[in-house]
Amino acid sequence: MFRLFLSIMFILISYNSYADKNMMIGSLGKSEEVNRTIKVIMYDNYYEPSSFNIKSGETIKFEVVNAGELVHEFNIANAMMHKKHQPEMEKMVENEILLADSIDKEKMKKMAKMDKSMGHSHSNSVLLEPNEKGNIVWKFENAMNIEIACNVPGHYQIGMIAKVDIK
Ligand SMILES: [Cu+2]
Repeated sequence: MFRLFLSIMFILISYNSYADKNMMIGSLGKSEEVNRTIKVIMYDNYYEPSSFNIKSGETIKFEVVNAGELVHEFNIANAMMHKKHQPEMEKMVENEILLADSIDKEKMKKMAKMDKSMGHSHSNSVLLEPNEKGNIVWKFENAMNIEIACNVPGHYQIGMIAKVDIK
C-alpha cells in the first residue's frame, strides 16, 4: 500500500515538473505560419479587446500598440509565470530602468550585461512605452490556462489581464 502511495506521489511529482518545464503556453510562432492577425490596443490599465478566442494550434500575430500614458506589457503566459515575472519587473523599477511612462533602454542594456533578467528579453512578451508598437507571433499549441497580462508593478493587481479562451 505504501509502495503504491510512493509510486503515485512519484508520478504526480514528475507530472508537475514536466508541466512546469514545458509551461504549456505554446511557443514562438513563425511569420509564414500566421493564421490570423489581431490588433490590440493597450490603455491605462486594460486591453482592447479584453478577451481572445483562439483555436488550439492556431498561430496568431498580435499587433500591439500602447495608447496609454504609462508603460505597459503584453505578456502571454499563465498565472504562475506572471507571478514569477513580477519581481523582475519590480527590480527594473528599483533600478530606474522601468519608469512610469518610459523605459531607460540604455540603462537596460548596461544592467542586462550583469543581470540577464534586467534585459526583459522574453519571446512571449513585449514591453512598450506610450505610443510604441510591437508584434508577437505566437503558436497556441499545447497551450492552456493562458492569461495575457501586464506585469508593470501594480497593473496585474488592478486587473490588466485579458482572458484567452482556447478551443
Ligand atoms: Cu500595464
